[in-house]
Amino acid sequence: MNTDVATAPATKAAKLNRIGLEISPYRGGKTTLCAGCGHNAITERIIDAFYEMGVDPYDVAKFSGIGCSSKSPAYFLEVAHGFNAVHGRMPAVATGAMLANRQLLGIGVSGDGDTVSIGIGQFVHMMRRNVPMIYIIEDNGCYGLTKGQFSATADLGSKLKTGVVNDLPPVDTCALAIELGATFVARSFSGDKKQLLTILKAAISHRGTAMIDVISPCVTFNDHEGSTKSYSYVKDHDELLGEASFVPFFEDITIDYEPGTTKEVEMHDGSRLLLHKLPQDYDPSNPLHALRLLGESRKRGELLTGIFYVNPESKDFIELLNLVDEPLNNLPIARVRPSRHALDELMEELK
Ligand SMILES: Cc1ncc(C[n+]2csc(CCOP(=O)(O)OP(=O)(O)O)c2C)c(N)n1
Ligand code: SF4
Repeated sequence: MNTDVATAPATKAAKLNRIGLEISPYRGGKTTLCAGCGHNAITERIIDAFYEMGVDPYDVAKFSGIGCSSKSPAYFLEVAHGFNAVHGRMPAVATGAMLANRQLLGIGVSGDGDTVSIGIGQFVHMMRRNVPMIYIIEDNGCYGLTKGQFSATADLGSKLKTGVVNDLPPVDTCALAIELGATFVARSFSGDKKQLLTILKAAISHRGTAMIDVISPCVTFNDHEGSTKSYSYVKDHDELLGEASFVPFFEDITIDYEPGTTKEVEMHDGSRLLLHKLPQDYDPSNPLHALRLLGESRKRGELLTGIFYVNPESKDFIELLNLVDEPLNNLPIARVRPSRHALDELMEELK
């Protein structure tokens, strides 16, 4: 008898998600970012969210620009499609890709420099078009890749390691996105595992632009005394806008809550987003409420996190353009080229 076989410990079966996949295809290459960088924690949450939601990684398209943050898509969903665009130009590339193949689930990862400094012009048009994809800003208030200069989200009065003080006001990416027409707008902190995971899962279920600003400390250049994007500053100033829980469409769970204290939002795919303990009369579908709250909390010096605005009813860019159901990249030439007869008719009209 082969005693080795008889006594060998049984290998633990890998846990499978609802589409029968292990977690490994949701992972990517080994990170080359600094140990402790907030961006790495966001990557971990993205892996968990896509795995737990059972999204097929082959159906995902990842986009980014330039920066430490923009390197992150290499570290998750290795088998997904990916495009690393020029600095600040990811929204144009992503918009084109999402229009060409509407069956893809898009996720863009950018930095505050890539989005709000060089890329603000492109960001604005992605938000106003409500392009259906997730857009994450990994926000550390500086240009990590080029050694920590202030970005346009750096707070007034915050200090660089060298002692230089920022004398410009920051752009509030969430207020801007709401103002422009994004239909799911949230802010989180890379160190808040539970909140970030819930927000990402809800964003996966949303149809429209889901803009998530995640405060993500740069341990190498912006984690010192005087920075307002350091781990300790964020922990001291984080104010939650209520709490969020998420019930995916494939789970039949009832959550008990006191009537009047929770707002329930039905997402596009039938999942349910539950927002508990919001301020009285706060309506997450009202952009004006969200803008007022963001302005007030900023004045108080708080860093408000949570889901500020969600509107699953609005038409996304693909619906607005009235595109056919099939992905455009699959249409045969006969469907996209006008017939000789149609062209002749057009020429006649122009005579
Ligand atoms: C056109 C152009 N201008 C400037 C640069 C230099 N550059 C590279 S990354 C970067 C900023 C990155 O900051 P951010 O997007 O906040 O990402 P982080 O590295 O902080 O994650 C800059 C200015 C560049 N690569 N291309
Ligand atoms: S330099 Fe900053 S942003 Fe870049 S990897 Fe290191 S800690 Fe992260």
